[in-house]
Amino acid sequence: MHWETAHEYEDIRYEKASGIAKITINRPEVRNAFRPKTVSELIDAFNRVRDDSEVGVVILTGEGDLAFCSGGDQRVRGHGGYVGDDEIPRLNVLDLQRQIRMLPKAVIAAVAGYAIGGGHVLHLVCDLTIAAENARFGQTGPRVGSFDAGYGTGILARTIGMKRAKEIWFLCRQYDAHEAYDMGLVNKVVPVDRLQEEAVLWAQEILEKSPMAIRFLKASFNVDTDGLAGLQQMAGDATMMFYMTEEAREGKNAFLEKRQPDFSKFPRLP
Ligand code: S0N
Repeated sequence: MHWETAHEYEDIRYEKASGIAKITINRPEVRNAFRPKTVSELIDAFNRVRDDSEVGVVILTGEGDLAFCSGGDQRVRGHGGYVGDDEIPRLNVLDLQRQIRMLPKAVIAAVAGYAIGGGHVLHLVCDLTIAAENARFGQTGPRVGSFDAGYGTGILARTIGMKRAKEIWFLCRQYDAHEAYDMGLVNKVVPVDRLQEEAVLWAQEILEKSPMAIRFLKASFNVDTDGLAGLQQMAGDATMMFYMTEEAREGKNAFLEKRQPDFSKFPRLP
């Protein structure tokens, strides 16, 4: 696979190849911890993915074999959030979590090394996770004075069950790739040197499928958890499809032609 840089960033890499976008958190010196700028760049890259009709699947990964992501950069954690160059504290990773879930394309996390804290939540909100043999998963919040009680707890409980989710948050243990697989936290475990290749294979299999079907299925998996926001996403998809029909076009054309619409020929199916 020949990856081409699709946009230049400081904290991440954004590459594309054959319908797949690869977004890499590139701060290996801090185990790919994110600062506000990292998250802003991730949000920008995911926006580009959304608007790019060539891209059908995203692989989210971390630079190097030691970490996928170690969560928020503790060196810049201030009062009320993580502080960037603008001196404003923020938790903008929450916006990123929602963006990944709302993206109408599949997102695969490729995890080597640590997926810890906010980094663990990031893999969790991805649709699928491929883990390297050396992957280690866990939450640290109650040990380092933080918690993510939104998707961090809710999606975890929905993914692996309430008891295991509480264990992970209350005890702050780490779990290896096979334990994660047994819990249903990851989809497959592969040797470290096969991780990226395996993620690409999964992406290619998804790319062979109907984009519209994948889009609706992804929305449907989130719709109850996300409440009205989830319904809005799915309803928006339905509207998009409706716009593509002759029936919807008749309404628009009638308005533009200043006449009454004639919907009589469109069937009321059972
Ligand atoms: C990842 C760990 C387990 C790796 O251990 P290892 O391999 O022994 O390496 P280290 O020597 O510990 O680390 C290497 C260098 O990397 C630095 N570093 C690692 N992680 C971070 C980090 N998160 N922030 C800043 N620096 C980090 C080390 O300091 C070391 O640097 P040098 O070489 O200079 O000494 C291990 O490193 C570890 O446990 N890391 C911390 C994990 C952690 O607690 N993460 C934060 C958890 N919290 C969040 O992620 C919050 C997320 C968030 O934004 C949020 C969202 C919603 C609601 C609330 C919050 C919230 O703020 O809580």
